[in-house]
Amino acid sequence: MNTDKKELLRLFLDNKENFSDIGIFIESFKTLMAYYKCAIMEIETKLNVLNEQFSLRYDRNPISTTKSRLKSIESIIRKLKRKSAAYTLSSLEENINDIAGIRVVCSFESDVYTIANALTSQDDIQLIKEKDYIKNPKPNGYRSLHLIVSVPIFLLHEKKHMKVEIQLRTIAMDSWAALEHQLKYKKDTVFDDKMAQELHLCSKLSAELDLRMDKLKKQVNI
Ligand code: 0O2
Repeated sequence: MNTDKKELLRLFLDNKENFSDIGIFIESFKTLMAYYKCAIMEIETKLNVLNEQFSLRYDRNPISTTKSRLKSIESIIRKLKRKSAAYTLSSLEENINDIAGIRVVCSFESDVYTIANALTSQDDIQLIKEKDYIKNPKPNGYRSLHLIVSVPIFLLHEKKHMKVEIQLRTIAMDSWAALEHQLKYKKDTVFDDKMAQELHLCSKLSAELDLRMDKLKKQVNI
């Protein structure tokens, strides 16, 4: 049995008071994941529309790339455990904000805030939580703007509000995060204080780069 199937079985065993057999449980889980996928599509469409309108008006695209993912079952279970939350589907919806995740890489730091403001001021979007790791970077130097929003999805006979985590960052922030992830990915890697300081310095340099690039952007008035 592969890891995902094992994890699903664990979730089922903890849900057994609500689901009479694993078949019904798997169907419910799949349906929930499909709803999260629809929520990702809704947000992606909104981002594409904003990018298009921006391009028509200012002749450039503020969004460089977007990437989306559904959280893996393994990662969902790990988070439920970390939060000491119940292993049920409703607990999963309630306690895990990033089952649906979209990463938006913007050209300039000011674009990050322009896109975030344009998105969260739309009347069908509800901003649930904001973590600004650009203004307040994490101790290791990680920078990004994280938004948890609720977006409606329109199904055959009902409307459901789904949570989506949107991570907005610049190209410089994204390359730092990608490289930091690679450096720390392997469990047996030794990462000492000196290396951590160096990584932090790289983050400061990337913040300086973003600042300078934004200044140039203002000078050329784009
Ligand atoms: P994955 O693989 O993306 O699923 P919450 O409980 O929701 O309030 P949470 O999610 O624990 O808070 O923490 P946070 O800081 O809001 O966001 C976590 C996500 O941000 C991570 O996803 C990463 O994608 C990214 N992130 C946060 N800190 C760092 C960092 O130091 N380095 C890098 N490279 N990325 C970071 P997950 O949960 O790890 O997993």
